[in-house]
Formats: sequence, C-alpha cells, structure tokens
Amino acid sequence: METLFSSTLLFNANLAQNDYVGFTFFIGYMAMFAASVFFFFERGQVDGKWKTSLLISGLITMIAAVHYFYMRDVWLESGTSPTQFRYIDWVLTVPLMCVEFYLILKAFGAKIGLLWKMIGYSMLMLVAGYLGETAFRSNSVLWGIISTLGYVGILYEVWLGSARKLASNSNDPHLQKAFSALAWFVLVGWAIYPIGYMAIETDGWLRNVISVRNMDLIYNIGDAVNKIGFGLVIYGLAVNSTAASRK
Ligand SMILES: *C/C=C(C)/C=C/C=C(C)/C=C/C1=C(C)CCCC1(C)C
Repeated sequence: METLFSSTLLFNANLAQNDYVGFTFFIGYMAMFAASVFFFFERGQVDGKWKTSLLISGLITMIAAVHYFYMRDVWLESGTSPTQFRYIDWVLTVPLMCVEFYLILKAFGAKIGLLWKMIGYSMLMLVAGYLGETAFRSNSVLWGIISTLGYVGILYEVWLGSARKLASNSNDPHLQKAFSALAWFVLVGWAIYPIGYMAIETDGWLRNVISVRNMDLIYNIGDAVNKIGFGLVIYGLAVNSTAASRK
C-alpha cells in the first residue's frame, strides 16, 4: 500500500479541486458513454430504415468516449492539450456526421458524391487545423483560414447547396425539421471550435481574451453539444417518423 500511494503516477493522476477543464474531460467521457448506450438500445424501437442512422449516432459518441478516456489521462498527467487524440477522434467522427446527413437524405435522392464531397471538406478542415495546432503553430492563422475553407464548404452544402435542396424538395415535414436542426448545429455548434483554436498563444486572434488552457474547455463543450445533440436530433426524427408510419 505504502508504495502504491507514493507512486508518482497516482499523485499526478489526481484531479485537482479547481481543475475545471479536467472536470469537463470526465463529464465528457461519461456523457458520451451514456449517450452511446442510449442510442444502441433505442435502435430496437424504431423502424428498420432508421436503424443504421441510430447505429451511427451511437458509434459517434462511442468513438468519442474512447478518446476521452485517453484524453483525460493526458490532461491529468501533463496539463497539456491532448491534440493528437483530439484530432484522431474528429477525423473519425466528423465524416460519420456527414454520413448521417447522407443517410437521412438518401430516400430523397442524395447521391454518394454528396457524401464524398462533404467528407473531402471535413478532411481539409481537420488536416489544416491539426497542422496549425502542431507543426506550423507559429502560422496558426494561415492554417486556420485554410481550415475554415473546408468548414465553409460544409456550410455551403448544408445551407445552400445540394443537401439543402434535397431536404427542401422532400415532402416530409419530420425530415425537414430535423435537417434544419442539424444545419443549425453545423452553423452554431461547430463555430465553437474555431473560437477555441483562436486561443493559440503565438498568434491566435483571441489569445489575449481566452487563455490557451481554456481551448480544451471550449473543445470539450463543443464535442458534448455537437455529438450528443446531433445524435438526439436523429433519434427524434427516427421516433417521429416511426410513430407516423405506425398510425
Ligand atoms: C465531434 C467533433 C466535431 C463536430 C468537430 C468539429 C470541428 C470543427 C468544426 C473544427 C473547425 C476548425 C476551424 C473551422 C478552423 C480552425 C481549426 C479547426 C479545426 C478548429
């Protein structure tokens, strides 16, 4: 026992009383975990055509839960941003969110090309963001702008481009409501991330307003809102549409 308690690992792995960023890593982990269980179980309650969508919702939160499990440790042991785990998570979950758009629009004529286009924009956004946070941190503004081009591409598809047109032309009010909610998540919920990025201490535009420590706080809040919120919108659509078809 003596040796166990004096081990540096245990001391370093202690969550300090005032480590609010650390709290959000733990809350984020548990919330993502619980959301996954919820989506996987609720999958049984909806019509067959919705089951893949709910599965993807659960996979998104599950992939995030596993990464949060590791990110908590990095934060506790080093007090620094777990940037690599963060971006590995995003590179898997953001494309899956594009898949969610594709799946709900498929019945109304979405082509696979729309999915690839959105995944391409996501990759540009995330690879440029990663380079700006790591290898080219002293040029983070430039890489942030390149990344934003990818983000704008996704916004265009969802607000003005073919995805929006397919949703508007569908004759399904449940789909239109859900699509519009998801589009707001992309516009407002996803805009949380560039705000966190601007806390980079070398040249971030908000570096004097937000300390770089709070970058993780902002990313953690963004993840919980967007991943669980996105999944709940899909869940609501599946439940409403199932109820309507069973009337
Ligand atoms: C579940 C994870 C999600 C929805 C992550 C979304 C991430 C973004 C929308 C990140 C966007 C960025 C910019 C638009 C510019 C600065 C760099 C990024 C990568 C933070």
